[in-house]
Amino acid sequence: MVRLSGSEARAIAEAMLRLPGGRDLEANRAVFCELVDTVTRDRIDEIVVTYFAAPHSYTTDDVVELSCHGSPVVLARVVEMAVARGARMAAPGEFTQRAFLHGRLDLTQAEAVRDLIDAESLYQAKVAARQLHGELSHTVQPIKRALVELIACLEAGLDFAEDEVSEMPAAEIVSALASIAEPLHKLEASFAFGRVVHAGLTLAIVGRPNVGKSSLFNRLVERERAIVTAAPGTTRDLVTETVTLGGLPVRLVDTAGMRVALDEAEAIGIRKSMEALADADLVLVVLDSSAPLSDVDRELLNDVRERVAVVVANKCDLGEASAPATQLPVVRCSALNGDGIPVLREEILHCIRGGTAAPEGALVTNLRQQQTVHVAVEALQAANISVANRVPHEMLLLDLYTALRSLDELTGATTTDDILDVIFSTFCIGK
Ligand SMILES: Nc1nc2c(ncn2[C@@H]2O[C@H](COP(=O)(O)OP(=O)(O)O)[C@@H](O)[C@H]2O)c(=O)[nH]1
Ligand SMILES: [Mg+2]
Repeated sequence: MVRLSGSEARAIAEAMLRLPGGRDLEANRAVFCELVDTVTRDRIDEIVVTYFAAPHSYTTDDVVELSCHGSPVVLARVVEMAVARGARMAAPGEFTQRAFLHGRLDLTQAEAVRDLIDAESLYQAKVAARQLHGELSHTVQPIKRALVELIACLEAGLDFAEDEVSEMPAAEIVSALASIAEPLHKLEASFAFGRVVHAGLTLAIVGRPNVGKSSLFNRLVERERAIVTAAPGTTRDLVTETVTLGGLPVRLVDTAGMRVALDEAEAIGIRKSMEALADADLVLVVLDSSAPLSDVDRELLNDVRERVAVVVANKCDLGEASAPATQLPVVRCSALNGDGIPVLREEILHCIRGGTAAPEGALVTNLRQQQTVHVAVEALQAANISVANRVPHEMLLLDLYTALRSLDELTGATTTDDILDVIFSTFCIGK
């Protein structure tokens, strides 16, 4: 699809269209028509054109969308002809940026458009769609209103100090501050889960060589992705694959077996395994349950005892020679015949949910949003201390204005151009 937005969009498009019956484009109507070369007048495609008249369009400008069959040469020619008539190429995210600048979307909604496009799981899409609908902004609105009311009361106390208006009592200010801060705390806390929804999780599969890490990895990604051999030390590079578990993207990392390396490549592989283990949100420690526990096994179990981890007693089809002594959940399975794999999946899901329960209501899903909420929370805390210390209300108001400004930044009511540039540059072109 080629999408044009702006006051000239319609004229530029019509020059390359042959509409049925020589008619004009009609707002909110899709028409089937011929696409003609503006120079040769040859027909080069048959397309569907949709025209959205300002202000009822995505950008609030006139928008024309040309849906072609998809030949890259035809699409390139359409763009070329449009540019020849005065159009210019859109910057990444520029359509959404215009929608934002014209007040059609706020900033959290614009970010939701990007998240929706980038969604790798339906659950991510659902969360983004909720934010696109304004869930986060709607949650912030009443908080902002309460803050503005408090500011107004304090300002009135200052302005009319000589008149009848009395200063707001400290207890009342404290209770107003608490009711404003409480939902903000909740929002800030939602980032623990929002971050995971947005960025997914990493799960590292670690263990001694030959315990069946790659076999297990293949089981979890449901295809033969990593090489499996009977020879120890086969996997040297990290092999990664993303799967969806509980609606969240989980990046599985198969690693080189932990042992004293036999050559340089293996040594590098083992170092990378250590890094993957350190970086992972979740760890699967794989043991060969048919063999006695080795020192490496014990060391690994000790290393991850404070982590979110699951111990996999693999090769259970060969009988059980070792039962690991650990506080971590242990799942017996066989990567060879598939026994216990569904239980393992459940256990991984349990870890994901346990560490990061989905909170009720709006989610803060990126660092920018989290930081604006955090600044507001801190400013409210400072205001609380000021009240306790009987600091003059002029000073107290400074903190409240800081909080208000930060909430305005969250929704983009006040945001500097450079921040906007950063946000919209993460979009793809045409969105
Ligand atoms: N009997 C049995 N053999 C397994 C099992 N899982 C893996 N293996 C075998 O153990 C060997 C090493 O497996 P691999 O996945 O490459 O182990 P890695 O070195 O930890 O990645 C291969 O011959 C596998 O077929 C299992 O559950 N039972
Ligand atoms: Mg391997």
